[in-house]
Amino acid sequence: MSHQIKGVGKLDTAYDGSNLKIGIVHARWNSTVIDALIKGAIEKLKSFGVKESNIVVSSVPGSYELPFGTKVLSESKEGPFDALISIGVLIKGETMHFEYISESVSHALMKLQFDLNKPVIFGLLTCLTEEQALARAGVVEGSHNHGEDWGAAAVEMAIKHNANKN
Ligand code: RBF
Repeated sequence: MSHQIKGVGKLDTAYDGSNLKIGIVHARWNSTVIDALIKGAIEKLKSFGVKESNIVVSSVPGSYELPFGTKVLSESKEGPFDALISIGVLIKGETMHFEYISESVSHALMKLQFDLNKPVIFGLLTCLTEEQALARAGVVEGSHNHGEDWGAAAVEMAIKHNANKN
């Protein structure tokens, strides 16, 4: 018996991403996981027809820098973007850093999309162990790469938002 409960589910429309420009901002901490997530996101974007030349990737030191780094890319000459994806991997350590960073970054990314008035996709893994992170980036054999979901979410939200503007 195989039930799928988690995940974005089936799309109700075959979205055409060929005219979209997408910005990806990623942290550099935990780079093995980050690299796999970025790859998954880009592959999914391309599967919707997003052109490689319309995908701009930029990095920030750590996840704490994601909200501001995403705002900076969004407002840069590289844009305008139809959607942005912020990718980071937080792994719990012995101190309270994890709690403070995950909480503040989540809130700031949620707020950012309303400030920018464009979709900001939440690509932040908040894991208790390195194994959990690897198993959410398709690195562990047979595991799902959540970066793919973020690519699909960016296309869907960009198209829904653009439809409202016209
Ligand atoms: N950044 C991450 O993206 N993932 C982490 O797991 C992570 N852990 C951190 C743990 C500690 C103790 C510190 C001081 C920073 C950590 N950072 C992490 C970096 C953080 O997001 C940010 O780049 C720095 O605090 C500089 O603002």
